[in-house]
Amino acid sequence: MAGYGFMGAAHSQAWRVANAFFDLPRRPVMAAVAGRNAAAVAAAADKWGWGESVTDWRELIERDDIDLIDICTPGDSHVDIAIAALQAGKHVLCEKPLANSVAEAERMASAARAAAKRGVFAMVGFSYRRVPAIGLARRLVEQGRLGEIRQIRSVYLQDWLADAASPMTWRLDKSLAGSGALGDTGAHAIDLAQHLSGLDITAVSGIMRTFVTERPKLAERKGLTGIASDEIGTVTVDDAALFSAKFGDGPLGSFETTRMATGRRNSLRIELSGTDGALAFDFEDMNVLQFYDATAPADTQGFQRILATEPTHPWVGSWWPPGHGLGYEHAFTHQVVDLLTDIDAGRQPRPSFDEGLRVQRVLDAIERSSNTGSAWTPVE
Ligand code: SOE
Repeated sequence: MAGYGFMGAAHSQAWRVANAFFDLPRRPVMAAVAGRNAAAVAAAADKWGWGESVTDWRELIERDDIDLIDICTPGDSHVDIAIAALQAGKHVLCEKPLANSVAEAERMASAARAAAKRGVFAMVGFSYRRVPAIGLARRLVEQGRLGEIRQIRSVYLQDWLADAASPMTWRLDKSLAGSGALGDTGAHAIDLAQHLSGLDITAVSGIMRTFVTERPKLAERKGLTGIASDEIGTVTVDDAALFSAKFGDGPLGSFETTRMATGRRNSLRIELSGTDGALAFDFEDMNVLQFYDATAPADTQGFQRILATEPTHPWVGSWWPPGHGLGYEHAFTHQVVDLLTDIDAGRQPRPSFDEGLRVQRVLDAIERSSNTGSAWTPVE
């Protein structure tokens, strides 16, 4: 694994636990973790159970005993690590968004296509796809229970930057993160909308805003919140982004993503409205899927609150009895379970780098639209 911040912790937990709860065709061995700060990465390795730590990700690529590289670093290094790993014959799991630009994402997707021909696979970590309620939602859409989907609406709301005194982090630096709320959380909403509907966004009209343009620099890097110093840093990414979307001649979409939604900690909501039914999900109540069956008798119609904790629901059978809910980290475990299962079967894991590239093109079109007075902009 490269990187050991918030996502490093989530992925380490997944690699550790997957063996214990799922019957895997291949058993992951947590060989080594890479990070630039020797003491900090050694402490992370010790805490999470990695065999050793190194200070340069290139050391991981050179080793014969490493078959897969898990990329949990900020977006600016994804392209170099992923391409080097794939060319060295190592499978790759890469955090989202795939890259910091369409050009980088194109290079990564092209390397992934070439590697797949050799049985070496790449996957991008849109983890929310693997929340059981979302897996169930996808199944209901595939079964045609929504009929023709007419509208998709999604908001991804966080509030960790609502306080203007919250310090700078790499996530507020365009050269490291690519964009702000748009690529960080908006990318999840875009991926989920495309994944659940099975349709691609083809044009967007967007607006982006940075409400707080200067913030105190961190005295010490400690993840999302830390100790502020007297030095001031400039925010070079968006705090919020809103956009409308067309899915070809199909549904219309409306989206909002923000780090300024006071009181909303991590509310990823998505709703699909179809001719025969509708679905609604909110990550703040992540074990629940709301389903409305428009074909049911009129006198009993209404949104059903489905507790997605039955053994028949995706991934749930390997965990607890019905009603014993799952949490944020389980989606990461399901991600590595599916990745290893697909690698073993010689099958392309989803979402592929091509799907990551598709999201990157949507992000890019929103940014271009926002820079041109919200003009409708095709997704290239
Ligand atoms: C921060 O906004 C963040 O950690 C995202 O980067 C993750 O993708 C999301 O799952 C939670 O919020």
